[in-house]
Amino acid sequence: MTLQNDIISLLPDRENYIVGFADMGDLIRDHYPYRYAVVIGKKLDDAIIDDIEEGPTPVYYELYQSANNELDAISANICRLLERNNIPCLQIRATVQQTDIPAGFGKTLRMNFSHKMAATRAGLGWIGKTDLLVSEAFGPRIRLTTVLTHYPFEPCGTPITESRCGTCAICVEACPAGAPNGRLWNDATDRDEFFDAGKCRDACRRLSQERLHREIHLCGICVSVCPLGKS
Ligand code: B12
Repeated sequence: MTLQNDIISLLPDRENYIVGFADMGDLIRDHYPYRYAVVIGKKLDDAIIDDIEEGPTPVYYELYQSANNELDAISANICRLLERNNIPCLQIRATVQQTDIPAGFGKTLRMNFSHKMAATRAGLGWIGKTDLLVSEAFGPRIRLTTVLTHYPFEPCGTPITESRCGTCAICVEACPAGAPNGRLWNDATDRDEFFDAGKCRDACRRLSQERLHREIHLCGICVSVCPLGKS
């Protein structure tokens, strides 16, 4: 566990961050020559998330940027630690990198790597009705980054394979895009069976234009209304 402990010690604190170690098996083999993942989640500020009632606010945009920067610095530090130990690894940043965007992304809205998949395999949470990772620790109020590697970490949690949202439909009713259809996720359910990502993207774009005057895709209403993680 020493290397795992060294990785954990790179987190700024244990109150606002979660870390998981996942065995991805064959799940990412088509795109990455790695089997293991370290996934980090940073808790987002409650006051800022609570304030997202009608859509993204300027402070939410600032939080989005600062959380991405902090997470990217942490995953870069984890890579440096692994590389010092001669362990090959790959940083998957919190934000989309232009160079990583696969062909057809504009239509599919699917990257080659899903932070949320690494998180469910690490036992950190499940996928909610609006396709968010709902973490045990902070609900959906987190952003994620991941490091992929060959190093056979000992999994710290048991993979979570189905939703624990039950009959709650608060995010379904609050979604301004009408993107979710209310169906519960399990690990054999494709996103498109319960969530229309195109509708979500269009609403995120519109709300960001109207409220932030920026060409980005922020919303956050589903993150804000989830009763899990609300203090
Ligand atoms: C493309 C993208 C979008 C697109 C499409 C969203 C979508 N749901 O697919 C658009 C622009 C619409 C979008 C919007 C937003 N996004 Co976005 N987005 C991404 C991105 C870059 C890729 C997601 C992707 O490839 N999706 C494809 C589908 C198929 O995969 P998926 O979404 O991960 O979900 C499936 C898998 O996880 C799978 N799965 C999970 N576990 C397992 C286990 C097994 C064994 C199997 C087989 C499958 C499986 O189940 C899910 C359903 O099929 C990720 C970052 C990343 N690289 O992961 C961020 C990410 C998903 N976005 C995020 C956020 C916060 C948002 C927004 C709230 C914007 C904002 N900040 O205000 C909105 C709302 C999103 C929502 N409700 O889903 C966060 C989510 C954090 C969380 N708590 O879940 C991420 C992880 C970014 C981050 N670094 O934290 N986003």
